[in-house]
Amino acid sequence: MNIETKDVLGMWKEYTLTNDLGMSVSVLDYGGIITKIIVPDRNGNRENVVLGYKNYQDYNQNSNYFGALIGRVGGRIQGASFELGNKTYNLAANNGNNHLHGGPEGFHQVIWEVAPFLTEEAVGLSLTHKSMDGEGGYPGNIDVTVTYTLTNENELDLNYLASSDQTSPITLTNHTYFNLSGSLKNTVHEHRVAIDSSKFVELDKELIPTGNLIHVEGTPFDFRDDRLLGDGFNDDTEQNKIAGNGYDHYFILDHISDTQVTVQEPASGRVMTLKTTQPGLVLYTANGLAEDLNLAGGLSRKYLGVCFETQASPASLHHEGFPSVILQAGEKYSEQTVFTFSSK
Ligand code: G6D
Repeated sequence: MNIETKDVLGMWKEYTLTNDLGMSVSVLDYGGIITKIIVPDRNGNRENVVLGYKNYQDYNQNSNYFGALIGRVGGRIQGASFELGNKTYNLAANNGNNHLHGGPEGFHQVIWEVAPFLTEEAVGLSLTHKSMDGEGGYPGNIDVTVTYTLTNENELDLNYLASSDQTSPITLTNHTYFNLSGSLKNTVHEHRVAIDSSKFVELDKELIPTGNLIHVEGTPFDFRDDRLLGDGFNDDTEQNKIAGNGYDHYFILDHISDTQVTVQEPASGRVMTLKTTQPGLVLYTANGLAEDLNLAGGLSRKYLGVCFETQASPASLHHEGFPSVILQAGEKYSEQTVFTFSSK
């Protein structure tokens, strides 16, 4: 178990956590960005399984949010505004008419205070940030602590804590793009994915929830038994086409299984499981990824990674019946998502 720290461009620090099994996770203080996750395949070949820039300075304009912590509110807030109490809050419209991923002052581009830690069973980083009242247009002074922990069971545990002195919307997530083929050898077409969910949120052409929930039965969104991600890339189902021929949808988790997502990449034998306390997640298959970004491992292309953005739903600010993003003043926001890696 160890932690290496290195200076990046004289602006940031990168921390690399390594466990006793040869898994390592590298994180920037800037945006809490996960730049690399190195895990072995079935033959013990240790390779990077996430998307990240080859050159650190490219993270300055991280419009794909590679690896980044997302907040105050992950996802899209319709019309870049919400009502709370008897007040309307207007946010930056940084994605068409809507507010995406906390806007220009979002947590993806904050330099977090980092406190590394090392115990017998784990190695990790505690990232803290104070978001001031009015920052990004949101009410309340919010203290946030996100803890990244790597264990000797090859678990990467993301633990999110926050508190606010005013009632305010918050739903935090991490925007890592996974690709279990290793070193970006293949797209994620052949990743087999199972998601413990029977309903997903219908989107309009602006990728804004319509307020309807759609049952997955008989659709390319039925991941209750595992299925190839690629099934949804060429399907003429309206919702896949709206997302740019893929997935960019919030799934309501049934929490029937003790594991909410399982991902398998047959060629390498790598397996990733996801367990979360969150009520749902956005499945995003990099449908909008540009074709020419210089990534560690090669040039970017469509479908090169898959995100599982565990979170509540900002649709709850405009529709009844969606997992709420409201944190009451003085209450504790506490959520956890654990990614576990193995091979077979
Ligand atoms: C696109 O719609 C998608 C988002 O879900 C994603 O987070 C972003 O690209 C990186 O806007």
